[in-house]
Amino acid sequence: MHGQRIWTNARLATLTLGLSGLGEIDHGLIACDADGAILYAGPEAEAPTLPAAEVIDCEGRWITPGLIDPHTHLVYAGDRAHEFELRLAGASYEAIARAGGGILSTVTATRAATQEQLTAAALPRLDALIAEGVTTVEIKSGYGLTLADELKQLRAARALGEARDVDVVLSFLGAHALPPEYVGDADGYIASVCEQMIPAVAAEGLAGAVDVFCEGIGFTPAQTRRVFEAARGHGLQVKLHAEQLSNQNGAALAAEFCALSADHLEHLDEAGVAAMALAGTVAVLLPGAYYFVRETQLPPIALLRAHGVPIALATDCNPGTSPLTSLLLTMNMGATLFRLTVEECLAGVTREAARALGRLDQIGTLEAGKRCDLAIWEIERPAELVYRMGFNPLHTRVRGGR
Ligand code: DI6
Ligand code: FE
Repeated sequence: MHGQRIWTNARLATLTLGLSGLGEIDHGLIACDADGAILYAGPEAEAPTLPAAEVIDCEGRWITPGLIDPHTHLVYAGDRAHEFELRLAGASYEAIARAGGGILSTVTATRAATQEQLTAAALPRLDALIAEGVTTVEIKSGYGLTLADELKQLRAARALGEARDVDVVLSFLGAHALPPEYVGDADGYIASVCEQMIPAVAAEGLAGAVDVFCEGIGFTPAQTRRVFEAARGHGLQVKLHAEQLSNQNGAALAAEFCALSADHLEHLDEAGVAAMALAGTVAVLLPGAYYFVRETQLPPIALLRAHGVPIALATDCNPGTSPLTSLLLTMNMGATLFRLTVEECLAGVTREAARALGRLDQIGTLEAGKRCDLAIWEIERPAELVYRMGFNPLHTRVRGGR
């Protein structure tokens, strides 16, 4: 194997599991092979001799793993700025949803758009993430709510990964809201999710995981269970929008199915935390949504820590509750609003985000054998990435060694 590229004179935050803190290395070196995998990441003094095609002097800059956003609804048409104004005038998110606005207004716009239009509309949002060093992004469907429109949305998301040098991880969220065609027949819609949509999504390899909005204004735990059973029957993993607005015991249900993650979790109780810990289900916290809907119930951070539940952070980028396209600001909110530490925030958008996507074996830390996805920063200390608001110190983004 030939070392193809070497980054020298760098300070590394490897995020390696088991190392203390961020796995910091003062005089670090990263070497990557011709296939874009990390050959070595560690102290310069201990690096093996590598025949390198190219040596890059980092001049003391910091290198972290490329950032990972493990929960977004990036692909949609239209916007909801008018609803924001209604909420400023006193309407609640739930009241707007119950009046036919909310998710359904985005569904109408998304159905009217072509696949190409959806990809084009999402590109500026994706580019904003990429500009901050994001190398992997999860994208959900859930604004089509018919077989054809859900497939269109997932294909539009997949096309984003071809339009840009970024890894797109797809999740099917057909059970996001009840479409107008099924009002009064939620079970009928769930049947179509389970019997038509999931088989079609699986057949086309359009998603690796299935998600559900388990909530008073979404779907019940019993309906969620049916969707999870269908997912399992087709070899797809599961994850859940759980305990966002109320406690439905969704996280425990997700854990029962060995879910990759349970997300939001403001109303999670200790039984749910314990179930997640046992199953290894990651808590994906979404401080942007917490902030934007002016939630006051904090996720149970102390319990998550006490039970050893891994914590990831994501933008939840969506037009209704989190029109956020910055993982750096997400980290700041995680620290400011949730009192997460700098280490937790940085691990939350790298190692733990990778775990939440079931990809910790491939990405999320700087370790030999993983893909060489790097973010190189013009900073003096890693805390700056969490501390600042609205400032982007990215120097270079590297994906697969390039
Ligand atoms: N929870 C959320 O915060 C988003 N979806 C969900 O299940 C909101 C989506 C939207 O309002 O468009
Ligand atoms: Fe979400």
